[in-house]
Amino acid sequence: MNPNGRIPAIDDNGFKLWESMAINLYLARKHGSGLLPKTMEDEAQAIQWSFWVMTEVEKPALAVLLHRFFLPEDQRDSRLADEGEQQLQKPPEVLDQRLATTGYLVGPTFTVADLNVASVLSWARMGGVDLSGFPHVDQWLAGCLKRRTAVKACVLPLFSPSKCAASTTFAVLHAGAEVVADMSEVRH
Ligand SMILES: N[C@@H](CCC(=O)N[C@@H](CS)C(=O)NCC(=O)O)C(=O)O
Repeated sequence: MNPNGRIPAIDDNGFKLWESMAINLYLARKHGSGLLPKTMEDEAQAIQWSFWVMTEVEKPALAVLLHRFFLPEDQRDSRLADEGEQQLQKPPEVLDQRLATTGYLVGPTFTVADLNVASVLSWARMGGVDLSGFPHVDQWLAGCLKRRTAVKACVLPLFSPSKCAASTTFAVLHAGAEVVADMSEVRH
């Protein structure tokens, strides 16, 4: 379904879409459930934060997680994990400043912007990156991960595809739908 051989990807009655942030923004718009910001400007900011987390956080966070925990021990490279951690010093500062105002990324409530950014940043925390120097980020991330749908997604088996594609799993559950995952097209 995804020509890149990666997850997540969805097939919504024949409409196929890949890239987790795009999927989540689509699900938020389609199913509402309070996830989509109300104004065009706020929606643009949700897109901004989603692009931001993909460009500033995803790669180093994934490097930390893979090379500290997920890869078999003989394939781990501690230098890549440390480099990833180093690159994750600045982004939480930017996030902390934003969260200091309302406690959420866009407007006064939890939206798809928080879902997208928290799900990617959670990999960094899982990988042992210390976020305690950023009190607003620390508190906000803990709150996001305690939400009912996040808890539901987190109890899925550790190496299941829906656990790997955590942010989309959060969005699907939030939309009130079931997660049906198929790992067969993922390359490795
Ligand atoms: N930017 C993509 C990243 C997708 C991605 O890297 N997914 C990983 C799992 S977290 C994957 O499918 N890896 C399998 C592979 O690379 O072969 C997105 O957010 O959807």
